[in-house]
Parts: sequence; C-alpha cells; structure tokens
Amino acid sequence: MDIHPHKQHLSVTNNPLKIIIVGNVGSGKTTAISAVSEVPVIGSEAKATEQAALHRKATTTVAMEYGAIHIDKTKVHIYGTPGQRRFEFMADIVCKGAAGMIVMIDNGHHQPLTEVDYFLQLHKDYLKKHPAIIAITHYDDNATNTHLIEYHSYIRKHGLPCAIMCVDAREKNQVRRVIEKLYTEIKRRPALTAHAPTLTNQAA
Ligand SMILES: Nc1nc2c(ncn2[C@@H]2O[C@H](COP(=O)(O)OP(=O)(O)OP(=O)(O)O)[C@@H](O)[C@H]2O)c(=O)[nH]1
Ligand SMILES: [Mg+2]
Repeated sequence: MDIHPHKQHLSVTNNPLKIIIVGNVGSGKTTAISAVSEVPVIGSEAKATEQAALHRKATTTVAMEYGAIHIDKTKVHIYGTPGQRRFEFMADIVCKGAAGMIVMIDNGHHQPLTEVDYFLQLHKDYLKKHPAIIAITHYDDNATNTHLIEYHSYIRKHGLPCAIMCVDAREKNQVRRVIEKLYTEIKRRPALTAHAPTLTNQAA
C-alpha cells in the first residue's frame, strides 16, 4: 500500500518528447549527451575510420546513443547520431518520432558552413515540419575562423527559421540551455508536432 499518495502526484509527467542531435564528426554530440543526461548514457562508440574523426579523437558513434533529461514535468529523450557520412542512411530512422532537432556543427572544421548545408539538406524534409537549433561548438578553438555572424547570414540567405547558439558540448549548463530552447520551440509549434508518431521505446 502506498502510504505517500503525494508521491504519485510528483511522479506524474507530461507526454515524453524525443529529440535528436545530428551534426558532423567530432562536433560534440556524444559529449553533449554525456554532459547533460540524468540517466546513464547508452552509447555505441567504436574506433573511427574516417580521417576527420581521428583528427580529434580515437572513437566515433557507430549507431546512436541515448540519454534523457527532465524539463518541467516532461521527460526529454535525447538521441545522438553518428557524424560519419557512411551512416547517413540512418537519417530517416533516427528522425522517426522526434519532435525537434539539434544540428551540432564543429566550428573548427575547415568549411563549417558547408557542413551546415550538408546536414540541413540531409534532413530537409524533417526540417520542413519540425523545429531545429543550430548549435555551434569548438568556438573557443584557436583554429576557429568562421564567426557567428556568418552562420546568421547563411541561415537568413537560405530562409531557414533556425535559431543559432554557441555551445561548449562539455558544459552541462550550456547544453541544457540549448535543449531548453529547442523544447520552447517545440511547445510553440504544437500543430506541427501533434501528428508525429507516438514515442514508445524508452531507450535505444
Ligand atoms: N575545445 C572544445 N572542445 C569541445 C567542445 N565541444 C566538444 N569538445 C570536444 O570535442 C570532442 C567531441 O567528440 P564527440 O562528442 O565524440 O563528438 P561526436 O559529435 O559525438 O562525434 P561522432 O560520434 O564521431 O560523430 C570531445 O573531445 C570533446 O571534449 C568545445 O566547444 N570546445
Ligand atoms: Mg558521437
């Protein structure tokens, strides 16, 4: 018998949401999920094969990873995707049921705007109906030479309604701020997400 009936009230949550993080190799998708998740992250790291991945680290995501946080009373399931091009066939699979997307871009890449373009093209059908945030990482790196204003000009030129935020994927509070912003965008556009498939799986 439950002698603390109020506990039941506290555990009541809104419908869960799924969001996904896409973006180029080494931008910090795995790091961001590990920094922010309130549950142990389920991952799929393996030795990297593409040269770009080896530039910063020895391992890369080969399937996807899963973490979760709570915002208000909503459980937000976060799915990270592989950045390597050879896994792009998974794009449609990971987008299924997701209410919003974070496109994470490594500003230290030699052509970061081309990377933005690649991911926006890859997910263009999804992005027609769902909100997204472009999260620029590695802004502190010395190699960085593309400035935030250039991302803004690029987005404006292509008529994309995405917010752009700088984030250090290693910093929990910064990652949380990006997810909260996306959450706000999702809540602001209920008509578009209302018909998204119901999320049934709790983990990857
Ligand atoms: N200096 C700096 N390092 C960062 C920043 N964000 C992430 N990193 C580092 O960059 C690396 C990112 O690696 P991952 O998180 O594995 O990148 P990923 O996007 O999951 O890469 P794939 O799975 O290969 O697509 C890690 O070593 C992080 O510590 C940042 O803003 N500045
Ligand atoms: Mg990864």
